[in-house]
Amino acid sequence: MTHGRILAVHDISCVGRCSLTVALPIISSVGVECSVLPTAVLSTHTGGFTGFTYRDLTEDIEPIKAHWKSLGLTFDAFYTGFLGSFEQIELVKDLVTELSNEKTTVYVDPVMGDAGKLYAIFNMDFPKEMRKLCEKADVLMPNLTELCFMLGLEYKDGPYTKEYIESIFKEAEVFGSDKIIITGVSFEPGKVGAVYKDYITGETGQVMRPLIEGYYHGTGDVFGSALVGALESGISLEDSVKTAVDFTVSAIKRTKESGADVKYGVDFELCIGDYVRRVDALRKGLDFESVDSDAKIERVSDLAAVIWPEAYDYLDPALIGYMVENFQSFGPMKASIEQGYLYYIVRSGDEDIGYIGMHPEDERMFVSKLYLMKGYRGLGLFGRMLDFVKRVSKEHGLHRIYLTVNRNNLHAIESYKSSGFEIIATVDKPIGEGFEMNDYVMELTF
Ligand code: PXL
Repeated sequence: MTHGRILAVHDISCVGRCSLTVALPIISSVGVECSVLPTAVLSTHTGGFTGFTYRDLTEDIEPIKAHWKSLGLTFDAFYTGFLGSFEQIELVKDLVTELSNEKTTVYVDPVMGDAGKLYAIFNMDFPKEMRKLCEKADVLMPNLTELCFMLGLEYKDGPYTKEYIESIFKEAEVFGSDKIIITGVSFEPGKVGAVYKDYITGETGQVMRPLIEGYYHGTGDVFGSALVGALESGISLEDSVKTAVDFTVSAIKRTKESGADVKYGVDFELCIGDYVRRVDALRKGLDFESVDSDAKIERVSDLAAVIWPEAYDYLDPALIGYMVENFQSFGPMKASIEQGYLYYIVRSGDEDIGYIGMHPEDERMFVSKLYLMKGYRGLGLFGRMLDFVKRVSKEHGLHRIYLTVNRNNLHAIESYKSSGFEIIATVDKPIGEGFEMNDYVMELTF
């Protein structure tokens, strides 16, 4: 897919990661050309710093627009964020109208407040004006505070009920947006995330993650930019919201762990690599190639030789060597296929990135292998592999799958649990030469 040209319309706060200093690197990282229209230049952003300078660039908007028009320029997407005045909102509305083409997507983040309050520089008339720009949005991404202010609803602190959020989505129909993504939503204490609705397809969903205490500046812009980058890369709404939430959460975690001063914004820079890999992998999609020849068995054993030492770095290397040799090399794998095991190579584009092994039993599917190369883990691909396993199971008339997982593999156990697996047994099994497997048996019914 060829990306179009996007125009990011935000202020530039020279210090303190937010608005354009966030939008540009994140959107560009996934190969989307990001042009900018700075609406103001500030020495720092306005949250947490005092004495900042503010040069309003409202007067420049018209001449810049006129020049672009003279060049015959249009933009395939607009991403608007922090706007400092009523006049700017009006000018940006005109800009969007005049520089759009027939396939332009308008993303609006109506930046004006958080946690039930408007930012200090905005008065109570601002939400009404911003609402007019929101009515031009194809994709609207407010937080709940901003949405309540624009809809004239009283803001309540969470956790919220599903019915309450549904009623908010219903009220928000007035904007006429195709998609609305609301950030800062919580359904239970200790968890927070985003909810979304596609008003054309009716699809709704939520992406919740454990709450990290504290206030982190610029996270709305980090989320919005990651979302715009993913959606503009052709990723589905659900995957884009997940990708943007995880990107934001990992940037917040890094900031918290480093102990950095939060007013400088979140450490998103080193999270960009994972974001790019995730968008790329989601864009390409996964293919599953049935292992039905000696050449393909060789490919799986090549994958195993790389993946096992990476995946089991907490085990004795001698045990890993023993396992690969005895279970994942050409001979044993060929024998297990002859006994009815099904193997699949997982592919992203033209690369082999993992493999799946499973065995249909009378009542359940035993999933013996579900592996991805290290660089592809944590990118949301595991769910796709699980969907594939479920599909093959259903083809065999099976609606239950089970697997074994090492009891020290806490990350895998958590991720199976979040996919609906339950621990049903504990097994300690000698596997020869004095080695022992210490596993949980986990099962999923679907
Ligand atoms: O999107 C957050 C933001 C952007 N720009 C400026 C800000 C803030 C939040 O405080 O002050 C100038």
